[in-house]
Parts: sequence; structure tokens; C-alpha cells
Amino acid sequence: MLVEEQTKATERIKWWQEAKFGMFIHWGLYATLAKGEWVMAASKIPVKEYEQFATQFNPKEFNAKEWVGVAKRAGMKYIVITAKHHDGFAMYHSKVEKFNIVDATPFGRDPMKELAEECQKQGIKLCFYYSHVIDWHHPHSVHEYYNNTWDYNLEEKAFYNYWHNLAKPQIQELLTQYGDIGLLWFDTAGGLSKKDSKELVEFVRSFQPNCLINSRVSHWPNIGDYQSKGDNEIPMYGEDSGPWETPMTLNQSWGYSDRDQVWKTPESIIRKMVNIVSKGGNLLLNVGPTAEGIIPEKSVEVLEQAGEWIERNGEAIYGTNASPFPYELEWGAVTIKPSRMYLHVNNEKWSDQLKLFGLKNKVVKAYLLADSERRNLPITQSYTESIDHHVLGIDLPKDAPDQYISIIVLELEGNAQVDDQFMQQVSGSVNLDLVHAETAVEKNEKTAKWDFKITQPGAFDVVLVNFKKINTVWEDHYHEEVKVHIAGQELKTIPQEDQLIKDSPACQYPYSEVHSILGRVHLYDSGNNSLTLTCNKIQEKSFGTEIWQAEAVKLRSIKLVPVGKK
Ligand code: FHN
Repeated sequence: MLVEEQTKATERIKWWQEAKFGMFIHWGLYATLAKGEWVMAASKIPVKEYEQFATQFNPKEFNAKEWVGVAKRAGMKYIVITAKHHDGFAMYHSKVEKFNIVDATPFGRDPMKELAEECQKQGIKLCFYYSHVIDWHHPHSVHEYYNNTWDYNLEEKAFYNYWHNLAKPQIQELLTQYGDIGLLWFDTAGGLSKKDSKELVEFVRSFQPNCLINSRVSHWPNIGDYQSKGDNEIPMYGEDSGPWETPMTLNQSWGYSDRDQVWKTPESIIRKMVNIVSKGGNLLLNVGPTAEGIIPEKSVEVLEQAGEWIERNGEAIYGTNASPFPYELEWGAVTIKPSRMYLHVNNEKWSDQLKLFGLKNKVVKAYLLADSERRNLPITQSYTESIDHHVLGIDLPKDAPDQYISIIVLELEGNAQVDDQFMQQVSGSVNLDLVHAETAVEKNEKTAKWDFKITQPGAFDVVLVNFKKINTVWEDHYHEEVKVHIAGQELKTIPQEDQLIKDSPACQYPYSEVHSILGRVHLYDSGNNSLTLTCNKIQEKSFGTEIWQAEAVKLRSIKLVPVGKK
């Protein structure tokens, strides 16, 4: 990218990177069936029959002021709402297609107009989701896999008929009738050519040069302003240096489903948000309003409670940068600002003293964010030259001052500088994420190698960490031995599903975090070490983030856990 273009791109995305938290809204005609947004395809509902649902769609309870108010109270800074999802029904007054909420329903109002006005009033950025490739209503939309083949014959489809006569004109409408649009969220682009994606980006920019475009427009990382991770996917520390987000459900569905009552708690939302923000990402958290136009009560309750925490702790969230440490910290997470570090401590890890390894700066002052008087917390800092080891100790008051996660502010001499090699944490464990390994393939064997520092030698269980998709048969994926080499010792075993980790901050439905204990090793000396894993699951980072591309079992990391500790 040219320097000038890069500067423009950096400027364009600044508001979004500072915002950190947005509301996703999946709302469409499908809400009348209350079975999620894929109901038309799942039940192969013919277009003519599906169109009939519009005659009953009358979301009289829709109230833009209330919806925007919920987002505000949750601490969200922008809203991304489905202007058109895969069912092809436009949730705004489209002049190019009568299958829209104004022309085809008794409701007759344009909710996008009302939201645009209200967002303007309440200072929230409005953004649109637009399903640019999948459209089950239109006879000519063509996707790599997910087409309406129950009404239309695939061979007779002429993609450019759809592209030029519906998709692009509708995108133009969205960019010209609702004021400034923060971003366009494209989705499920399977099969779209690079040329068409590029032209689409230029087309969008010709109407609104500052409108951001997410990676799912297709052909990321060459096209698009930032990366939308897979649905509910939270990456590893340091996996991405560019801007990214996790689109996340509050329960297990995007569009309204009356069967899905598996809600995340306010605590888990806060933990996941902190985890995401500390990795440099944004959280785009979804609600699925009903056919009456109501955001489900449970969603509102969870969001408002999470919002109260964010309101108190916003300084450590908004406008921050990612943790400089390349691994998950066992007591929580870190965010930074110039000359400042915020330690987000999980309350159940609260103790008399918090220790942090690897911070090189002098700490000028430490205090609790919850303490309006900013009283000094006693600290000690030490450095052991022989093993190049920095230790900070902070004495803490008896009780954690906030709910769920309490924040300690460190004022630093200069901007945060840390020892960014892998090292043992205070409990003695070492977390080695795959993304930081040196990988190689030799004679059909895939290996990953990490270097790390040991400060507390001893006996360790070697634990393999995977995320496993629901309904996946583990043995279909792990039926060969994996090998671990460390300090002259070798472990060889077929990983089993030994432990299922509940409430993992980075893993969630449709995945669960599985730990496999590979065996025990002994590290006798302090200093530098290395570990090599041989495993067929090792692979280069993939950019495929859409549902059908996601792997069933994802290898995340390997851990050394001191024997006798968890
Ligand atoms: O198929 C869609 C799905 O309905 C939903 O909109 C999600 C949100 O990220 N995107 C697609 C699947 O990845």
C-alpha cells in the first residue's frame, strides 16, 4: 500500500479501533418464524411461501430510541444492523426491490431511517450488514455453496444479473439515504472474484470515502479495512497486528430463536470483552430482536449489567492498545495506553499480592481504578541479571474492589516495555501459543518449536490445548501419536479428551476447550529451554473465517503445568 493510502486507512479506522465494543443486530423477516436467520434455507421454504410472511410482519413495538438506548447503556459505540440478510428481505425502503419492510408489510415504516436519526441524536455510529453474495430470494445470486436450489436451477443463474441489478443498487441506497455510515459489514462471500470485491470497495468509497469495510467482503488480507474473525472466534495473543473483531452471539443464535435460551452471563461477556480488547480486537456483540420489534429481555438484562462494569472501567477499555505480552496471563489480562498499563485481575485470582513478570519499566505509581482518590498501592520491583528476570509485586487490599474483574492502574516511566519472550508465570506454568511457534514440515511430519525461559525448575505436566467444535468425534482428528521433545526427554502419545474447560475466556459455542495431558517432564535448571511438538494438526494461520471453512478441531497451544498446580 502506498504511504498516502496507508495514512488514509489509519485515519479512517481510528474511531473504530478506539470504540472496542459494538452492537450487532440480526433482525429480519425470519424473526416471524422465531427459528433463526437461516430458517428459509434450513426448511427449504419456497420464495412464494416465504414472501407471505411479510404480510404478517408488523413490528409495532420497534422503538429506535429504546434500541439505541440499550446499546448506549451497554457501553457500545456503534451498531451494525442487518439491512439485508441471506433471505433477501430488505429491512429498509429499497426502491429497487419491493421485497422490503416498507412495501411488503403492514408495518410500512423504515426502521433504518428511524435508527439513523436516533443514532445521530444519541452519538452512536450506524453501520449496515449486507449479505452481498447469498440472496435466496433472487433467482440469480450465486454463492460457492449456499444457494436457493429449491426454487431455482443453479445452471440457469446469471450472477451479474443479481450483482448489477440488486446488490450494487441496494448498497448504493444504503450509502445515500441514511447519512454517514460507519461501516459496511459484508458476509459469506464464497466465490466472489477478486475483481468484483475490489470494484465493490471502490463503489462503496465513491459514495462514502470513510466508510469502513470488513474482511468478509472477500479476498482478505488484500481487500477490506479490518478482519472479522470467524463467528465467536477469539484469536491468540499476538496473532494479529492489524485491526480485527470477534462477532459474537449473546446466546447461541444470531436471528431471534424462541428455542435458544443458552445465554452468556454478564460476567462471561465482560471476561470475553477484556480478553478480546487485551488482544487488540473489538467485540461486536449480537442481539436478535423479535418479530414484534423487541430486543429480548434477557439480552437487555445481560447487556445492561455488563454496561455498568464498562461504565466504571471504561478508561481501561476504550482507546487502549493490546497487551505487549505474547501469552494469556493466568490472573487476567493487560491493556495499555501511553505510559500506562492496566491490569485486569479476575476476582477469583485476587490475593494479598499480585506478581507480574517481565515488565521492564519503572512503575511510578500503582492504584486501583475503582479508587477515586488514587491511593498508592505498595509495590516492589526487582531484576535478576543472571536470568534476565523482572518481577513486580503489588500489595492488594483484602477485597477486590469491583465485580468480576478489578483493575489496577500502573503509571510507568515511559511507554510499556516488556520481556516478550515466553516465560514461566508466577504459578510456574508456561503457555506456548501455536501462533508464535517456528513451524516446519519435514518428511511429512509437522513440527512447532518454541523457546522459553524457566525461572522455577521442577516437574511439569505437558498439556495440549485444542478447541473442538460441537458434534465432532475427537478420534476422527486425533488418531495418531503426537510427540514432544523437551530438555532431552521425549513424550509420545495419542491425545485424549482429558479435561473440558468450562468458561474459557477465549473459547465458546460452537467450540469447547479440550485439554489433553501428554505426559510429565522434568526441567532441572533455570534458563533458556525449547520445546518441539510434532503433530499433524499444526498448520499455518488460515484466513478462512466463514462457517463452512472453520476446522472442527483447532490446535491452539501447549502448556507446561507444574505438578500439583492447576
Ligand atoms: O451465515 C451468516 C450467519 O447467519 C450470521 O449472519 C453470521 C454472523 O457473523 N455470519 C454468517 C455465518 O458466518
